[in-house]
Amino acid sequence: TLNYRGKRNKCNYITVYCNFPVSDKDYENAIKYYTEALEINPDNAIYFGNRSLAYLRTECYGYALADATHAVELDKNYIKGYYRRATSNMALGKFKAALKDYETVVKVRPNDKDAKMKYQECSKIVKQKAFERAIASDELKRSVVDSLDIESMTIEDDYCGPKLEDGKVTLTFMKEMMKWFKEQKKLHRKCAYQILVQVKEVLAKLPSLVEITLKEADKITICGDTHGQYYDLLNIFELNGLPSETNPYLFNGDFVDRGSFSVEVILTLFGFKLLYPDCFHLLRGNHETDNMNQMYGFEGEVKAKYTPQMFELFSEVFQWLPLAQCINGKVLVMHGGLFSEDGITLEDIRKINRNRQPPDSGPMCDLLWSDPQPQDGRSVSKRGVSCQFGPDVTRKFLEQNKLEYIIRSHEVKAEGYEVTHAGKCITVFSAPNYCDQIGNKGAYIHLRGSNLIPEFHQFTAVPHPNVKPMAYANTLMQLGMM
Ligand SMILES: *[C@@H]1O[C@H](CO)[C@@H](O)[C@H](O)[C@H]1NC(C)=O
Ligand SMILES: [Mn+2]
Repeated sequence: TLNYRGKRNKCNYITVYCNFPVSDKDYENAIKYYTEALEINPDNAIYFGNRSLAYLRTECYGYALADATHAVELDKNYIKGYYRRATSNMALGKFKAALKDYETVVKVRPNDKDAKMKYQECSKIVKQKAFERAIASDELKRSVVDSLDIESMTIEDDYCGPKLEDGKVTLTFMKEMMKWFKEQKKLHRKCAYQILVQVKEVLAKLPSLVEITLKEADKITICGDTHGQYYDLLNIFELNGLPSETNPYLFNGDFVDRGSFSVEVILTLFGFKLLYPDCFHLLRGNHETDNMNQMYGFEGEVKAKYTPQMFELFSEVFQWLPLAQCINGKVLVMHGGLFSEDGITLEDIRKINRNRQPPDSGPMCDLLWSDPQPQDGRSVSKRGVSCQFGPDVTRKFLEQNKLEYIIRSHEVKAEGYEVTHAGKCITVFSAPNYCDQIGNKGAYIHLRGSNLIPEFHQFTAVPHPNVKPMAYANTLMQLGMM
């Protein structure tokens, strides 16, 4: 318990802390101290408002939304509270709810230019979503592939970058493309379209649950989130070798968004998928979706580097990414985690019709969005989507499906990986110094057919050209705008 003096010190400390948080740890400390402050003074709107911001920055949008709501309930004139609730709703893809809050702010402050800009920006998105829904119900959505005439696209004479060889991705092409990208050059749009159309065909043939077998002497490398950190991806290949038939990889989703080299990351990964379809594996993450791409940069990046139509094609391709992968019938890999309900089986995963944007709930949503928690049972998600599942949930799921453990990604970890649920739930994250500010290590996992014991390899961030993370993100999501 804190005396009055202690309380004041605590609050001053909080103030200092929250003005300049630089890492995940600082946000976590801020959350801790605001939580303590709120125990003493539960009617303070600013504490709720500031804790909401810390939750926003740590991607806990569900908690951020609850806190911002509390803040404006306590103080109807607390403008920042409305902003933060709006940002939380935007992050959750609830644009109409966000618009209502921006509307309130504009009414209260008719002369505030910043508020007006945010209102207009959000209003634009709401209108666009309504338009998209209208055409979606009008006719069955046509594939971009049908309206493309790739053959007739010409490659200008002054383009001296890599080209596919007879329309095929080769190892030489891959090496040239990676070098080209490293020099911050753009792949010709014809080549990008060729890769996208071909990879869509390859992915569409895969089941929602991919099953592979490693022989005694085989080894696979499993990587977690890469999030547009192209130079760190190249570093993984530097440290662990290029993908090949004898050096297979599994990338566990969230290839794009946040990092401003998402186009380079995804075209490289898709290229390797085409080169080694049976030895290079990709699973869908919650960021291989339209709502996330609109807010966190990938859509903006594709439009800046190519065209809106190419983004639509990316979106179609993402819908065909498998949702989970089972290794030797013992290890299950997915981006988010386990399920909001008991009794889900591997057969249920196989049966998921994945060619769509993920729904708000159900097994497909859970695979992309859920997180483990230390305590038994399930709780509401800090993110505001899917759930958190405890060690008992993991144990029961593994027993029922005769599995040994799960590997998932989706959460930044200081060491790049984390082993929880008595070794049954492993997190791997491969974007070191996430967003240039978290200071975390990255990691990848080696699994060998002989024993399936995970071996962890850590690495640190390498420098990248001076394009900041979130450079292409929606202005409403950019730091400082919350
Ligand atoms: C809340 O955060 C703002 C920065 O957004 C800071 O200026 C203010 O002092 C904080 N208030 C408290 C009580 O921590
Ligand atoms: Mn994720």
